[in-house]
Amino acid sequence: MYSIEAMGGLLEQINSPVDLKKLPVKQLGGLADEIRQFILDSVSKTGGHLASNLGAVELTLALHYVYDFKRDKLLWDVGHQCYTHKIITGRKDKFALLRQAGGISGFPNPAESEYDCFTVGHAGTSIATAIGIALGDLKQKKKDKIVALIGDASIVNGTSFEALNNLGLVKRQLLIVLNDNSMAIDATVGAVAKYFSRVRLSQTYEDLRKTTSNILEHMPVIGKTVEEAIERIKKGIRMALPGSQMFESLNIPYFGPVDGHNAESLVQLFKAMGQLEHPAILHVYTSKGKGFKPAGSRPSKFHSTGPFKVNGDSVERPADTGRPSFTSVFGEHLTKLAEKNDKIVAITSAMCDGTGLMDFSKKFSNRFYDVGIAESAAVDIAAGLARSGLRPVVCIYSTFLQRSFDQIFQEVALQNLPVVFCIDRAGVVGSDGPTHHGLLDIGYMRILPNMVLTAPANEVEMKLALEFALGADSPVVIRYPKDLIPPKKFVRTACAKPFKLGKSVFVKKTKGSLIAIVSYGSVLTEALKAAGLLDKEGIAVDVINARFAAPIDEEIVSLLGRGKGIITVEDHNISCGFGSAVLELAAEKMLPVPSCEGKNGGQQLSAIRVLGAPRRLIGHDSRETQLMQAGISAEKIAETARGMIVGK
Ligand SMILES: Cc1ncc(C[n+]2csc(CCOP(=O)(O)OP(=O)(O)O)c2C)c(N)n1
Repeated sequence: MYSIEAMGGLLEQINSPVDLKKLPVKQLGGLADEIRQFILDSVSKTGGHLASNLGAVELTLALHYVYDFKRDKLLWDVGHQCYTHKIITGRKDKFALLRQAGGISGFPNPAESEYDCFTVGHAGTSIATAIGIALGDLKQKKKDKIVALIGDASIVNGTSFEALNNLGLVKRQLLIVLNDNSMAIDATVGAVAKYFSRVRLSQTYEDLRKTTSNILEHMPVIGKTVEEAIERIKKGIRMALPGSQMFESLNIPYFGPVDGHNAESLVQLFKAMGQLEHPAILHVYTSKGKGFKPAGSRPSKFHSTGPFKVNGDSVERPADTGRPSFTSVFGEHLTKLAEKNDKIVAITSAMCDGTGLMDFSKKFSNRFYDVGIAESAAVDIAAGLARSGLRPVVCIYSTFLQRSFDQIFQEVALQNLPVVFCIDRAGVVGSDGPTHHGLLDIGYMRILPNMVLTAPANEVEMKLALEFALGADSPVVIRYPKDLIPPKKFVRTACAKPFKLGKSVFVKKTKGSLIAIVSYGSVLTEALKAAGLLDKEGIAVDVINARFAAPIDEEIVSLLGRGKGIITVEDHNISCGFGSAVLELAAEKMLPVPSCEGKNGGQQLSAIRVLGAPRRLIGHDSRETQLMQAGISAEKIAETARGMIVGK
């Protein structure tokens, strides 16, 4: 990597795209080097998306050099590669707090800057939203330029293809820049990835250079049609396997592939392509992790990273706590169970490492399917696997599984197929922020027929829940957070009992208690802490680990009939989650509350309080702070209990 001192101090002069445009184009390469160093310095301190950002520097600079994205529109796909964009649009000084409280988000966010068009975080949205803007602008006779920047893994997403299928609606300029680094988080998979890789192998560096000059030579195409320009371009370049085939079969003018690290030629290309009065694709090759050896050689380890120390060409990461994550416990146990049961197969959507399936994928390569960023297809493939008699385990983050709601309903729940949904990153997720929180899955799962919902509270329960799910004859959801398993002092022997459908476990029974804290999932830890706080104040409470959100254990609501108050706790949106399910069951079974006069020394509570995340955005921060902010904490539980007693 470069040394910032040895550089020209160009970045210091850039506080807006207006400053950028003042630089001679020849200096963009030098500025790109400085920005890479800046990104590396920042991300090594704060953590963040590194490899994709190091690869997209020249592309971003050239786009801003040519267009004016205050007026023109730049649509990011996923948006994790937008750091250069943020740096040059007035947010350079905010990188010390990247993805942290009070700092900037790691994704585009219109609340931060007028240069950000949409809040994004999920893949496959850029082309469709660009089409919408283009159609709107056309109607309003706006002349702004529209650019969608999308990666080679995201363009194969179903939403992207549906959008490409509709690109013909657009009768004006709309440029799609395909940023091809032949990687998703891990290596890209699937037929389109193979096609892109064959095209890549057929191209020498000299071919890329020639293609660039050829495109420039035949553009702009004033007075000529795009088709004519493309024909002339094609004649001038050697294309052993034309990259254009796939897109041209959809009638989308295709240009490239070109070198995505040559800022000067990119500037010329963007100028020329901005003049096309027709949608077009520019295929650009970049290297993920460019300029930083550890990220370049192991891009998946630096896709999203925590803080680290750079030691020349290697890195030092902070020592771990010794406690495994829910994800790793899941991955290990699934692999173990799969050794004994050859019907177990695992499916993921471009998140092999993130969902803890790396070992499984190596050990059982013929029972592992990474289907790329295709969550809906993943679920339907799982439905097919289940129908054929296997035991599919679908491993997808809560936020991305939202994409598959219809498939979960129609092909799984309606057919009552035994698909296991292992929903990782359920709950608040920390620094990725609102686009990535998994706060809706209980809601969208518990309304489905046949669906069983469980949430393990700790390591033992993670294993037991998996064993239960793999033995069930219905679809089962297991949700768990982006977190380490709780320390041993919060693990109770009651949690070692095997899972029984719809049965909760008492983890703390206290004589004379007026309140039961009923927790769902890993928040049992907070429930136990709250019980400890209340104990000290002489307020006796029970603690119940619900284990299931569907079906709900009727025992829980029957407590109301015994004059007890209930506080439910979950790491999920309050309006449609576990607590809501308890309220619904209470309304059905217990209202009006049966008389319980005389119990608990004449006191009677028979009330329910529901604790969970509010229906508002929870900004990027540490997961711990987000839980506090959302009121999913021991303090909030204790405060609620006190209020119930006093309110009596
Ligand atoms: C719908 C959805 N599924 C999964 C993800 C997780 N994810 C974030 S970035 C990424 C890889 C994107 O690859 P690509 O589009 O090629 O961009 P690159 O990182 O290579 O620049 C994935 C799978 C997501 N953001 N959205």
